[in-house]
Amino acid sequence: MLIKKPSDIKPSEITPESVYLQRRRLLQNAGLGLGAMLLPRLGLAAMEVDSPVKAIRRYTGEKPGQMTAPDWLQHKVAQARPGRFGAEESVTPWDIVTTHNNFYEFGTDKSDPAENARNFITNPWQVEIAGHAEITGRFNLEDILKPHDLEERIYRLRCVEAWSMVVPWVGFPLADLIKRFRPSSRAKFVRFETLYDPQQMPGQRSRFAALNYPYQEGLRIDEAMNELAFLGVGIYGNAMPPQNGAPLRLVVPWKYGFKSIKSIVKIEFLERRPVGSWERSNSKEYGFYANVNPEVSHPRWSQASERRLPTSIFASNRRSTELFNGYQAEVAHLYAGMNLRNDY
Ligand SMILES: Nc1nc2c(c(=O)[nH]1)N[C@H]1C(S)=C(S)[C@@H](COP(=O)(O)O)O[C@H]1N2
Ligand SMILES: [Mo]
Repeated sequence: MLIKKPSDIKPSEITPESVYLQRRRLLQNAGLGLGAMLLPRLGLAAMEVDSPVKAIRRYTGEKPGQMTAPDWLQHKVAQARPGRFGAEESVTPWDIVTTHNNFYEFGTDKSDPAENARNFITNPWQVEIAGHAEITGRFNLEDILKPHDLEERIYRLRCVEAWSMVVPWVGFPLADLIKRFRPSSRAKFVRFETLYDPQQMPGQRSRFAALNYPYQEGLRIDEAMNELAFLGVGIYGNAMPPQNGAPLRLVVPWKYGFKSIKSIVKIEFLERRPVGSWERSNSKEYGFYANVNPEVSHPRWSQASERRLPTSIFASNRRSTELFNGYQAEVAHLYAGMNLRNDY
């Protein structure tokens, strides 16, 4: 089933009602609203008075940990308008997006984060802005988010492990946040850091941890200012579940998933290029750029194709991987003149 691309929606159509209708289409696409599709017209009309948040809860039940999001945030997320970017593909079902996760702080199995992040405390939350910028300091999440209207963007997420999903994120452009803090001309890179809290994050207590914590990632400032770079605070019209990186995470859809750092507590403007956690663990396998590229293999496997979730024993759902994950039009110019084989 195809979703109407948000970019196909005329501004005049962007009313609260169309937001609801789009949500309902999303729910239907995800198979969560299967019952709703079978309902007679009357039933459907009655449904539309539900807020998206309520609608999600109605079909999925209360999800563990989601109540850790404060009401103001649930509300703000529910008000999101359809954004500029859509995907001509079905979105990956909620149940997959929230149970097949990489969040090593909560364990290395795909099912660990959903289980172990259940009671992750993300309220209150603060974010520190540091480095070469006019305005720096520690801010409450509410103040970080206050000036930003939220939008919904449907992006492909391509993990370096060669699986992929399509996720309806709710958030706002990273560029809009960066501009507020007025980085100076010395700010050539942006570094992001995840919460360090071994009490809450069992993966950080492990003596065999694959990564050094806190998890960190970075972007070149022009990459960070690209219109596609997004700060996510929700999925599927609901506040971000803990396992997906509540309350605030990066989403950079043209790069491998590990660049999309979760549960951000610090954003720093730097003159020198930062080293990401995965790059630090093995720079041969995980580069700084990490642009999705079918022609540059991971040393241990090909990146030419990917498995689009959900897969089953009957359908591996394999498809060709696209350069920049299919976002060439938006980002290819950032890498003009670079050798993508060396700068992987
Ligand atoms: N802090 C932190 N952020 C992280 C990770 C992690 O282990 N820790 N995993 C990354 C990887 S490898 C991927 S593929 C995506 C997965 O996001 P999802 O679980 O929401 O699909 O998160 C990224 N962000
Ligand atoms: Mo990943």
